[in-house]
Amino acid sequence: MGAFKEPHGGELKNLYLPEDAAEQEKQAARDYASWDLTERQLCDIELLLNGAFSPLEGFLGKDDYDAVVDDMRLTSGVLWPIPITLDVSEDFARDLNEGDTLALRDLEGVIVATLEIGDIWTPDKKREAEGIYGTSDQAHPAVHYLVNTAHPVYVGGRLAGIEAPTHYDFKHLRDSPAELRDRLKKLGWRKVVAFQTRNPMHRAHQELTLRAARDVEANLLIHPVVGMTKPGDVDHYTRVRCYEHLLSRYPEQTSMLSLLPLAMRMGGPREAVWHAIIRKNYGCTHLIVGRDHAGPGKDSRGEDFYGPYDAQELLKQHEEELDISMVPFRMMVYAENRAQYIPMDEATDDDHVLNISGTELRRRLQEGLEIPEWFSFPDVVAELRRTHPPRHRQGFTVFFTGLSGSGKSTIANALMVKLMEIGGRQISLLDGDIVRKNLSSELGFSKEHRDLNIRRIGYVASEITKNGGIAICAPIAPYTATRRDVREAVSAGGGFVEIHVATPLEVCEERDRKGLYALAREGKIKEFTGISDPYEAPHNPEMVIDTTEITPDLAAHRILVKLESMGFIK
Ligand code: PPS
Repeated sequence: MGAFKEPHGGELKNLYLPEDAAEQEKQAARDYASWDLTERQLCDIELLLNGAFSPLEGFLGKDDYDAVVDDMRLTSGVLWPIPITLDVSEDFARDLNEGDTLALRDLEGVIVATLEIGDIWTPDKKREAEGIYGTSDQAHPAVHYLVNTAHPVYVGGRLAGIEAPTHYDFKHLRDSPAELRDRLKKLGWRKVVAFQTRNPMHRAHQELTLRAARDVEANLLIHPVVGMTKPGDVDHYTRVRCYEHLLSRYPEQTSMLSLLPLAMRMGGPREAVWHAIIRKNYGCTHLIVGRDHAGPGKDSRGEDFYGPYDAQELLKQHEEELDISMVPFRMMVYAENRAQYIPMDEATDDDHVLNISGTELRRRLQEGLEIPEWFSFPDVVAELRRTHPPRHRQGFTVFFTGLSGSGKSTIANALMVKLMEIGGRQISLLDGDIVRKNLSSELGFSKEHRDLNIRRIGYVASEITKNGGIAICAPIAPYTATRRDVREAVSAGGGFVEIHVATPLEVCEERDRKGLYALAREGKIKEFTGISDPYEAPHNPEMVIDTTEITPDLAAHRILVKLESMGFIK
């Protein structure tokens, strides 16, 4: 028993070819069709190849996929909750045949593995979303990814590993399951409780992990996810530096830190089962599971996707079969009168209990306010402050969207001038017309081209924002899903302020500054937004402006006030 426990399915897989065979396969792969793995696929393949996803031996074939979606099991009967699939474009799939071998490459074109194609099929994504995540609501990050980012065709088959995906960062903290098992064995750690996290850890986390380890008399593995987490999370570089500071505060020889390059799906209950399987493969005997484990946030009606204890319950149901124990996580609070952390459910009326929520912490970081020592260690807070300066020192993007002639460009220009008057910041204007001249001159106005255009704008804006500048964008940007992707990309590195210039179509058409509406009505311009092409209005923009009612000057002034109230300018 203990750390030398059986992996899931009985055998720890290692899908890498021996050195000589790998070299031969690499040569042979020059003649294979070649697929460049996406960021998600790179995470998945790393954990397939090193056995973290044992007993899988490749990307799921159709029968296994169906069984996972419907019954949470592989066709062999082994429990498996999340489909690990290789999604490719229709164009690419057209020339593939079952029995062919594919070369799979990383973002720089380096070959990672080859795949012997077993199945090629077009999945029913709605069925997948409902089966796995219990919803087809795109407010769920995994459903959004499945519908908008994942390609339409799946290719299943066995993998032959050639070279592990490269990581240049934190090499000393990256272990394959076999390596971690070796370390545990060497240390004689037979009982190991894993702590899964995608957030920075503070004193409460330290208390709860220490207690969990003490309760089950086990050693502790801090096993944070450094692959893909929830959009908007603190980047893993910052987090890992925080974990390293924290680790030095644990009693000697009790705890270890190792990084997990997993692409999370935020799949709640099924994801909790998946996390347990992965930790079992890494040699752990216990997993700490909290309230709303791997929760995806709120649905589009503002309600929780899953109940707070659904994940714990699903894992509990399968605990015995999985042979890894769940340690339910108790919410810890600081009792000021006792000068110590206690489980919230042990607090009495006499206790003066303190807590700082994630939202409150972000607010304090954004506004440069005090973060008390009872809450976190000073070196952890200093790390967070380095990468999260107060809002007025962060970059941000003001993203206007609205019909042609709604007044976007005029307001954007006025706003730029007003910001320049305030001074001290670098500003770039990415107006629709300017972008189409410089960045997107070859594009037309089909949905595909418009999306490409907006993604380019989003990319440039996210780079500007990340580096502390201000980007002002003013395209039509008619599609909700694309705007959402831009918001995600930009928000990762600073602020995103969406402004819907909601001047009604009749007004835009009557103004017809460029004479385009008349041409569109005559059918001389095709696919014209509002006339012969759709415009999906934003649901929750930071601001709505109708230029029928106010001048561009006043509109720009209102935006400035909004930016001030949001803390972006001081
Ligand atoms: S999009 O949908 O965001 O990619 O559009 P965008 O890059 O902002 O370009 C819009 C400007 O191009 C002119 N134009 C058209 N607009 C909409 N539909 C069609 N078919 C079209 N053809 C040309 C128009 O002048 C838009 O400029 P604005 O500043 O919005 O009036």
